[in-house]
Amino acid sequence: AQEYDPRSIEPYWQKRWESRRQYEATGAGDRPKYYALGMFPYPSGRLHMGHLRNYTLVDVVARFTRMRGYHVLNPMGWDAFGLPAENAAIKHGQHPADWTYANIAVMRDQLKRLGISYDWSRELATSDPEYYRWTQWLFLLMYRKGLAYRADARVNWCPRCQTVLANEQVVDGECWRCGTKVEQRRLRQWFFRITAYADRLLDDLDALKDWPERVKVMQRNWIGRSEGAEVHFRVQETGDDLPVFTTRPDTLFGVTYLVLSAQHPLAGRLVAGTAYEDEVRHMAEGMALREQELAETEKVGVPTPAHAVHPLTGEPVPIWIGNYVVMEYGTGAVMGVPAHDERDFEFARKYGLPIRVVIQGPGVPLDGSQLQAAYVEPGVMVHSGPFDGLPSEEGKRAIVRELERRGAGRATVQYRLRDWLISRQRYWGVPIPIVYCDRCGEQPVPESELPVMLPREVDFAPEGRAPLATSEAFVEATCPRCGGRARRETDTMDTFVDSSWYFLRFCSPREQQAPFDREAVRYWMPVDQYIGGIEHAVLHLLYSRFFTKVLYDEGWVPTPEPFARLFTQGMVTLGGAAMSKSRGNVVDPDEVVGRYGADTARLFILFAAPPERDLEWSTSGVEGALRFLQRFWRLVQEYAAPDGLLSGSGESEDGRPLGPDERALRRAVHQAVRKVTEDCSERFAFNTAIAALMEAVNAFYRYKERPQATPHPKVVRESLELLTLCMAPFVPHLAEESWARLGHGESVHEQPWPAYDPKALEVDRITVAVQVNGKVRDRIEVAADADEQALREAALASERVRKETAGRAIRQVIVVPGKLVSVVTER
Ligand code: ANZ
Ligand code: ZN
Repeated sequence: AQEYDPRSIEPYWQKRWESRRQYEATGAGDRPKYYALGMFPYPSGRLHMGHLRNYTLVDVVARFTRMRGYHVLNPMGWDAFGLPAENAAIKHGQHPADWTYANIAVMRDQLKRLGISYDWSRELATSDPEYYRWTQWLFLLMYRKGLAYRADARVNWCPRCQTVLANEQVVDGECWRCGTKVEQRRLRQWFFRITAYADRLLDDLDALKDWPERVKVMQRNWIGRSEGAEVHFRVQETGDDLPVFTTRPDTLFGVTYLVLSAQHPLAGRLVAGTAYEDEVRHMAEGMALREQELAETEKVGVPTPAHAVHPLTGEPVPIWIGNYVVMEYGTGAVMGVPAHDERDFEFARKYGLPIRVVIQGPGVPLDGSQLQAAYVEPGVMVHSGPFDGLPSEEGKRAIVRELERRGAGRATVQYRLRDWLISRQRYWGVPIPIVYCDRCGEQPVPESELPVMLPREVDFAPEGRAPLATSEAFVEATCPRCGGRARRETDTMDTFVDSSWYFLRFCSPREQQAPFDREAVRYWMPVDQYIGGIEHAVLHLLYSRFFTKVLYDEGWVPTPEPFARLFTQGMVTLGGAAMSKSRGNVVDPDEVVGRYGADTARLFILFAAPPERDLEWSTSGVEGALRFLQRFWRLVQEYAAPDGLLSGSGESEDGRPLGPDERALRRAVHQAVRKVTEDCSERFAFNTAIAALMEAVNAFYRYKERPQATPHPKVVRESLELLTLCMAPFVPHLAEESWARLGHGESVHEQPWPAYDPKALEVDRITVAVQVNGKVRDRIEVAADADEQALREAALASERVRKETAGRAIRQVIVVPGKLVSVVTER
């Protein structure tokens, strides 16, 4: 017999699929659409196991859904701009474009060897001018809508990457890419006004029923909506208005001091000429931008000689400057209520500031000096003049009303979300389509002049300026307004801009007149199933939702949300740790595929763990997957061989009725069909689906290896065909080969998904004799495949047997499955 040889089977079918353009999404007919998408990769050079897992999952969904009668789109492309290409250029002198496109060629090849059902005709790379032309167009759309603007900003600066980083790209104070400690600089930068969409980005999360709760929680926290009030104090000595943001207006009578951020416009002035001038300046420069760091740093403050006048009591309280108040949140000033806020409590204790209790709760002393810790729960208002006795929730509203009446405050909402800083002082990205004219100032490049092409020759690592600034040919431009001399913007866009709309471009990737064809997008969007890593929970997924909403408002896309269902797969680990180069625990997908074949690699990945869990790589697991495929292959080989059971005409002539063995086999196979169908459609339980297929194959071997029995050709054929159809989404090459061997000319992947026969699931009943001490005392009816345990229980439950054994201890029960149960008692 012929051995299972993926090395010959897999390339053969891959070529066939490609030449038949089998997976191109054209000609829907009357089928409903289904858009399956995996997060496109950065072309770093080689695929890793995370990719393999991600794209295998998408492929199973795509293939299964296709067989279920849907018109499926499953495209692939490259998130091709980004820093590693540039770093490679600096290190090895290779041009970023050459490096990137060489990597794409390698990885495309790797992907093709996995047998994923991509529509390759839609392949795109975000670094292609015909793609980034439209990224620039989208920038201009944002600009027209007032959603793109330039502003001075304190920014995160990575000294190693020599670029600005978005807040999202700073992880624990370090650059997300290279791990270098991030510094702060003030620079003029481009932003997208994502905060204008904060409310909708938050509210629409509720409607995303098929998103992991975890991702939604992360987005909610990231957006960080806080309801509260702006309360206006007045600086007694200077008359300046000094607003603070608070979520607890009910604690207003507990204010014993105010704290300004060291970067607050008033801070410098209030300490001018005092001993604290330098300290405040240093504090302002060294301030952390990140909340997390802020929470961890020791709270430091300096007093000022000034006082703030309480808006309701008129009482003056001292103004301090502190390192725990960030300028970027609220108004950059807070009212200190040490009795009811932990940070304030710590600060007041440290600097001997008074503590005034104004909210009563269980065990809370009325005297603030007795307080052991801040009481942050709601309670009843005390020491609050006319508001005494109000519950704190009601008190919040009452205080805000009173402030509004006096013109000293109002209810407000604050977001933690900041505008999206998109400027990067790097080469390998999309040039921002803006020019600066000496006479007319900042001017958008007209759409007709897009794309603003990235020049090929630049200095990749100039000192203190952006690489694009080193290309005179690039920088020199004419003003679109006056025709005079102008200079081009030399920043490029954050690559997260590129990936915020690629799923739209996939709908009509060769469109020349627009970023995408509206009709195509109306047809395909939203993405029905998006699959990727949890690491994108806030960055990519939030930005994509923002872009989609902007385009929805402009009438370009039909839905305000891009991804109807989201699935985040677990990591691939080795030795319990995520695979990573630095840990040296990487298994290369190529090696695995080369050695065992793509089908085995896919099967292992799908079988070894539920897709949302981490998956521990194991060579013995891979070998187990291979053995299963070999076992299945031997069945096909044997029965479908030229001289096999299914080759002659005997098959159609065999009119034998089905015996119990045939019925048992059919039951196992139809059960597998049912299980695979349910596990793939109702949830992503591919591991249990595959387990059901394994059981059915075992049942097949039991059938095949019965002594002296002739196999029933019709049942054998039906069983092999059903199993082949059910294996198609998981192991597409082997399924295709089996299908062909079974005599079919058409692709298995174009067959309708099989239905199971409910009749076949019915369990045969048989009658089994029960003996007590050697004499038959009863006959019981049981399921034909009842196991020993079930038979034993059924026998001992029999009325007659109970009578015969009454009062005597049972010594032994011998079970002969399918035939007999023999009970032996003490005499
Ligand atoms: C007085 C107060 C009393 C506060 C109390 C809390 C409890 P979230 O929920 O995160 O929005 N705050 C305001 N602006 C700040 C800034 N720029 N930097 C640091 N802290 C700031 O928190 C809002 C609360 O954080 C505000 O409410 C303010 O302290 C502080 F019993 O005001 B609270
Ligand atoms: Zn001009």
